[in-house]
Amino acid sequence: MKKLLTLLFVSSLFLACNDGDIIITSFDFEDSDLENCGEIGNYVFFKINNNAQESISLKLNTTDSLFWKTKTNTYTLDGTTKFVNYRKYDADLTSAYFCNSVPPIAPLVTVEYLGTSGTATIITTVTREDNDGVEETNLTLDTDGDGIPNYYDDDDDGDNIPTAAELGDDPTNPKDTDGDSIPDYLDEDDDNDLILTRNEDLNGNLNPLDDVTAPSEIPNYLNPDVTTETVINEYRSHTYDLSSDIIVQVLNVVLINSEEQINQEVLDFGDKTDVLNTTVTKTPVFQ
Ligand SMILES: [Ca+2]
Ligand SMILES: [Ca+2]
Ligand SMILES: [Ca+2]
Ligand SMILES: [Ca+2]
Repeated sequence: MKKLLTLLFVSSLFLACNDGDIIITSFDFEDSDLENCGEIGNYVFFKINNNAQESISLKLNTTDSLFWKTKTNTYTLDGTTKFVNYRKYDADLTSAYFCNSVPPIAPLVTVEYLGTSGTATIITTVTREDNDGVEETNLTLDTDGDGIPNYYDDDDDGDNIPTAAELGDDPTNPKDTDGDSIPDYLDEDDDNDLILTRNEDLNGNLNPLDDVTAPSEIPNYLNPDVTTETVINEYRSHTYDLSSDIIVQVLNVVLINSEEQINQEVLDFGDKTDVLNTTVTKTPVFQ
């Protein structure tokens, strides 16, 4: 169906006239990558086909944050803050054409259609990963109640020891120091001496790993013979990787120039992976 629509669109453009000249264009963006620029308030999504020196672009002036949450956002094109452009140029262009803050003087636009009606949809899928060695399938489970679900919480039990440091050598059989059947990475009192691991932090640096009482060589939080308590009502800083992928579609757009209008039922901008790829650092609020 998509191919058919594209073909119909190709033929209609082929017949379009501008000052008597036949416009020859492929309107072939299937092999072009979806690219994007801008941020909140000023998003641009575009595809460039330099084989025909043409581009299709979607401008979205919205205060919505489009890339940080898994969500589908749909907008009605209005021709001023949200619109589609199809353009042909007199030379090749690069993404700088859309991404530079100052519009470039070249190449020149030779043909332009403006899409002022229809709907644009941005489908965003966000992936978060704490790389802590635990495969978590329950996406809502939040053992320590700090607002960060286990699947991207790098300290699942909130005891200020990173999960990766509590698993032991075999993540499929995680370490359980006190043998209470709760693995250390989910146990807030790892040595069962009734002092929370988080509070076995003598120097209060949010790292109970470095608090050792001689002659023992193991940290106090794993040593049931040491029960010194330092109340710590604070979480350490957490980090996780965040990436997001998008799919961009425009439906029922009407492309207009001074000579004619073209109805396009589906304008598929395609998809882009890693529109965001970053590491997030966050300190959960202790409650
Ligand atoms: Ca959590
Ligand atoms: Ca922990
Ligand atoms: Ca345990
Ligand atoms: Ca303890």
